[in-house]
Amino acid sequence: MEDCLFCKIVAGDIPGEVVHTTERTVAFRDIDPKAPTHVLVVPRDHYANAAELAAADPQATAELVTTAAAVAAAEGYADYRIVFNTGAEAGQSVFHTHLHLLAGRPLTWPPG
Ligand code: DGP
Repeated sequence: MEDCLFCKIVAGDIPGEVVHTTERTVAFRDIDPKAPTHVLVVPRDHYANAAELAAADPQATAELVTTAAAVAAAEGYADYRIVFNTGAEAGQSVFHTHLHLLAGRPLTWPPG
């Protein structure tokens, strides 16, 4: 999709620190990390949020989660948090589906 930041990172048009790729996903480090490991896992195809992706492509949705688990394991973490911010009031600022993987420090609940 034109003018989508994460589509451009997936395409390699904008640099991203990519840590893992699969057939349907790309994982890269968040530019403003909130934990020692803060990786975004995105589908290669453009959908606005997790629910839209899940309705259209359940396999890609599952692959976001398995990719996050693989990245956490590769970075040495058994415990981690995955988050899908959905909608501006929930903190979503980039409207291309992305899973936040956070690990490497104690994570409190509830989040802010
Ligand atoms: P969200 O607020 O849930 O939509 O998360 C968007 C995340 O994207 C946020 O944590 C910061 C990150 N981000 C924004 N711009 C860039 C960028 O150009 N590169 C990378 N790697 N991450 C970005």
